[in-house]
Amino acid sequence: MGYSFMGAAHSQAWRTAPRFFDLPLAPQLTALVGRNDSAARAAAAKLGWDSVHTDWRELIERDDIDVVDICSPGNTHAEIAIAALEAGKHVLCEKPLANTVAEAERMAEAASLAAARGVYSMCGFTYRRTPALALAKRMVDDGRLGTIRHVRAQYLQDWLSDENAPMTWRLDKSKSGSGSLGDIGAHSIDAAQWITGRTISGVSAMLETFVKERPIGGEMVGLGGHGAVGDDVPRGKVTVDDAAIFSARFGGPAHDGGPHDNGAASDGGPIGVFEATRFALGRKNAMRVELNGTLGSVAFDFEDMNVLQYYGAADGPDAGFRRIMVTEPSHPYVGNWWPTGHGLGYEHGFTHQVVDFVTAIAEGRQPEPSFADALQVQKVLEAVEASAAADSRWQSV
Ligand code: SOE
Repeated sequence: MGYSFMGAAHSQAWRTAPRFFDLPLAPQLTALVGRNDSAARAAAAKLGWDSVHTDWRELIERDDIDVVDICSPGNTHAEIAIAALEAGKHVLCEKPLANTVAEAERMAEAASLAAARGVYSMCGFTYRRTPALALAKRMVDDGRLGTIRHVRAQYLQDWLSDENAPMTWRLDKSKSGSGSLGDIGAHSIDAAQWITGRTISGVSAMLETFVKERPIGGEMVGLGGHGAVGDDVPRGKVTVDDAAIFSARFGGPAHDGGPHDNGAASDGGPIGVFEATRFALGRKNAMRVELNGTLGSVAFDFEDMNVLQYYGAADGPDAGFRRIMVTEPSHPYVGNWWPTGHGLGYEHGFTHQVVDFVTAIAEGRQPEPSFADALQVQKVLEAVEASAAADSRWQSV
């Protein structure tokens, strides 16, 4: 469902996954949904889908559809995902899961009922499937970093730096839910919670919208582009944040329901600093995570995505940080691709996502991140907005 940037990335993943991985089930690209019939037909022909619908309800009615993959804007997620799950279709849904916690709660509830019937769902926090980040997670799980003290997460892009870049649905709160916060900050939140195995229990936040109005129309180039300039050019109101910054405490292990919010007090969990912006001129897709533990540190930057930097205290101070080329067959996902050292790209995360999703479905178990995991991220997003609206006052999650 959807066929622009994310739809194309997902389409490629569905096609590629069985070519490089031994999948227990064979995906078929049965139908693509898009509201504009001719554009959807052109996209289906290019991306390799067998048929086209302009109404997602028709898809849900089809008996030959087992999986619905939602790549449309956030305001459509809840209705489609819940209907699909109720119709017995497995659902992969792009992030953020929804536009509000209330929607995400309904989705998580529907997901839990469906899972009891063997119908599964997963949210597309794709960076979990980047080998270097998956390696960071493995190292934390293996205790190589000791107790994690600091999480430093930035997601920096620059496609809105031009104040005449055109309006898009991503800048309209009724469609996207929030701006840089939900679009890219959500990835950082998910990655941080996933790698540390702990949930964020409270935040203090600041949001900023630098450019309040943007030209309607204009030429899109990638995510941004150039709108017309001049006083008579119609402009639309930007209703989301351009940048989000927040500090956070992490509470108990994920899903234990245990020690939550503490404000100034600490239960020994890490503290975190998060930044998400589309105004970091020169930073194109710098999704960065650094963790400092009692035994070592790791640092990742998507702009150098085949590398994980690692510092081990036991190696002595002279050793410094070293660059682990995450291109060995022993590294997560890598063995199915190219020979040592040849590296992967953005699209591979989507392929790995399909592999993990399909494998979990075939094995009859819940794929991760579940809608419940994504609901937790949604709660953090909402707490960030609440804190920012209250002059950065501490907000429990
Ligand atoms: C736009 O900021 C975007 O495409 C996000 O929506 C994606 O989730 C991220 O992977 C790349 O940037």
